[in-house]
Amino acid sequence: MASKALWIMIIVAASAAPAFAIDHIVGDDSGWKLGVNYTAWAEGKQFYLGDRLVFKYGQGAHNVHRVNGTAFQQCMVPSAPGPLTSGNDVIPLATPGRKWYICGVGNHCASGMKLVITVASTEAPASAPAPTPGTSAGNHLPPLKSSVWMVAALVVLKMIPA
Ligand SMILES: *[C@@H]1O[C@H](CO)[C@@H](O)[C@H](O)[C@H]1NC(C)=O
Ligand SMILES: *[C@@H]1O[C@H](CO)[C@@H](O)[C@H](O)[C@H]1NC(C)=O
Ligand SMILES: [Cu+2]
Repeated sequence: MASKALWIMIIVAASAAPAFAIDHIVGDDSGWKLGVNYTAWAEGKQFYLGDRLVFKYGQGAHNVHRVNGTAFQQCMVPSAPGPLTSGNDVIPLATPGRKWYICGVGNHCASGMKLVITVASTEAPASAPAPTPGTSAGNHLPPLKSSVWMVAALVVLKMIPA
């Protein structure tokens, strides 16, 4: 019986807990600028459907072009569509797969202002691992929410006849 109850609890908790999308501040505190290794920044990070990328930079100093893999490798700045230029550009990760971004100002891309990520084919799992210390990316599942869902799972469990 105990193992059956445990399984019910696990299933209820897994299906009831919603995914928690997070914003990834590109470059963390450095933002989007020259002199940051964005390959290193992206390394080890998980990008899930529904998460968002946020490019922060001084308006006019940089911009953000979404490009294809070829343009990324060759730092080809597309003529259309135009780049994002707000300095606080929020890009929802709406489809899975590889995504490429470059700065179209001067030779910034060739100097390293380029980012490639791979978006997972699922939304964030409810129990995504906490980010490594020192990054500004938030936890996909705040601890408070975690305990709330656990209580909800237990309540539902009580309602199921043994
Ligand atoms: C950036 O970081 C990656 C991964 O850590 C590393 O392989 C690469 O050599 C670095 N690039 C530069 C220009 O330092
Ligand atoms: C990639 O993007 C470049 C620049 O916008 C464009 O000229 C090229 O046709 C694209 N290639 C593919 C395979 O879509
Ligand atoms: Cu730039």
